[in-house]
Amino acid sequence: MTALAIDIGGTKILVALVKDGHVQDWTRGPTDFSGGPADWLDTAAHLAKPWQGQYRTLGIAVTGRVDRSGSWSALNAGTLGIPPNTPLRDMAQDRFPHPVALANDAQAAAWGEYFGNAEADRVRDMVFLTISTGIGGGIVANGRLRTGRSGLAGHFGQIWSDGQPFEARAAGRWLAEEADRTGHRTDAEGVFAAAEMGEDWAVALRGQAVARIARLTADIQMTLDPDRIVLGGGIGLAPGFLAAVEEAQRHLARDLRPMLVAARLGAFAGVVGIADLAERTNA
Ligand code: BMX
Repeated sequence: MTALAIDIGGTKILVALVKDGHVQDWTRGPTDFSGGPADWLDTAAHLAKPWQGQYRTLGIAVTGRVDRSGSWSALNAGTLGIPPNTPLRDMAQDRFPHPVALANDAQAAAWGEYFGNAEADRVRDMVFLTISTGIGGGIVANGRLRTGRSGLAGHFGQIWSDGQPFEARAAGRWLAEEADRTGHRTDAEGVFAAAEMGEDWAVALRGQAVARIARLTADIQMTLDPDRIVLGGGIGLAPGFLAAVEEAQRHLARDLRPMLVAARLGAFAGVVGIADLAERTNA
């Protein structure tokens, strides 16, 4: 079966035609930060126009929380200013006359990384953690994606430690702001590149991000004890990052240490995951 899959993130909107877990075609456009949900959905509908008639189901993954009724809200409006209780399901149906599955972007990505990958390795419990501009996540327990009572499950970036959410002190926006504070105008990628060159300020910043993600993943292990924790996002997949987190966890007893694995689908995890959820929902 072929599904149209849409992933609305804080900076880009990815639209893909997905068949049996494989991306057949894709395109993307920017998320207009000053716009609103109607603009973002219009952009997605416009991008998908050339594929009209080629799909039977629709999946939409979004940054922010989606509850069971299909209502969409921001947890961190700094990522994207989604008005509280935006009627995402109704707005999607106004534009697409197809059955629709909805999920948070990182929950969808967790499912994308799970089915056909972790599932094939006989993994039953898996956590996905994306570390990019913000920090998002998803939980697969006993082979099923858990979204929770109101769509919150897996929002690890919103867990607090030392007086602030992890997202505010380990993700891309924080790295860029801290770099700026020490007189280096760059983004997270620039911080990592400078750290690779051995520049002290960048090595120190990378070290802080690594220590916090080591703490967060150890806490996730303690809470859910998954078979593996999959790291994704630009920071999660930055060269050397995963190995550095593992190094920071060497002091933990072996059975308390998370099994960390790099994400395999990269930027496509969300669309692959939501397409499969759409097909399962409408099978
Ligand atoms: C935020 C939160 C999560 C999202 C995560 C990663 C909002 C708008 N978003 O923690 O729902 O999964 O960011 O989002 O509250 P991304 O856009 O960086 O992929």
